[in-house]
Amino acid sequence: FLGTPQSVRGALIAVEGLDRAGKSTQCARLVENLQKQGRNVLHLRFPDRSTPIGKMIDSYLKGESQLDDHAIHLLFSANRWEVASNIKSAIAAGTDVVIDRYYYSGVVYSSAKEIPNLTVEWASWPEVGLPRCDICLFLSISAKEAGQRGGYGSEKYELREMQDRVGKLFRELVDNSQEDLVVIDAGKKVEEVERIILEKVGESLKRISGGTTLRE
Ligand code: T5A
Ligand code: NA
Repeated sequence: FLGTPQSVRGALIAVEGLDRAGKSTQCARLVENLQKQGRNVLHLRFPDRSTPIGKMIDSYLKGESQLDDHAIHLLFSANRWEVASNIKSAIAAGTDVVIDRYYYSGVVYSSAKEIPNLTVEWASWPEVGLPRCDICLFLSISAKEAGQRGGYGSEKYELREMQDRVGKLFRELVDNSQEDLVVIDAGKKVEEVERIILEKVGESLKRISGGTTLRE
């Protein structure tokens, strides 16, 4: 440990919430805001529809193919494991990683389907060992309000009853999680949500420069 001091690692930041909560809008703004502060940022999103596994997920979500509920769940998880080592090396190199949906969506959407034995516990296992977030910004909005934003599209889970169950499971996760999950009112104006996110992320970055380690 003599010689040059170890530089500070990057932060792992996830943005979560229901369909249409404004995740992609806010991720883009957060990435830009962190870059303006002179930080290196890697912007990821799940599902990553560009990989072979991602293409299977895309086809399933569009209703072009059928898959067993457990099988699609494992594909969503595998789609995260495909880039797990990239996430770790970016963070070790001091790059922040901003992720549009992560393992929280993975657990919540599959278990909201209410398939026998596809419980939250079952759904959580394949996610164990993925790099844990330093902070997860949960964009909170009712399924009704989210549905009014241009209306839902035609993808698999974009149905009111499904979204209501997803919302309920997300709230349970927030209440029971040991992780740093910050609930943000996503019904506010885009700029207001952006400001709150930047403030919360700033607090997390301070903790990291104080020496908080990345967990798995
Ligand atoms: N899924 C995902 C699983 O089942 N398991 C998994 O492991 C994962 C990772 C696709 C589906 O896959 C499921 C969840 C999903 O059902 P996706 O590709 O992330 O996931 O979904 P998308 O359809 O791309 O994204 P969303 O529909 O969820 O939209 P966003 O990103 O939340 O919202 P955004 O930013 O695109 O905004 C939506 C609209 O609202 C407006 C925007 O301009 C836009 O028109 N808007 C606002 N309007 C008013 N006020 C604000 N504050 C606004 N912010 C945005
Ligand atoms: Na999105």
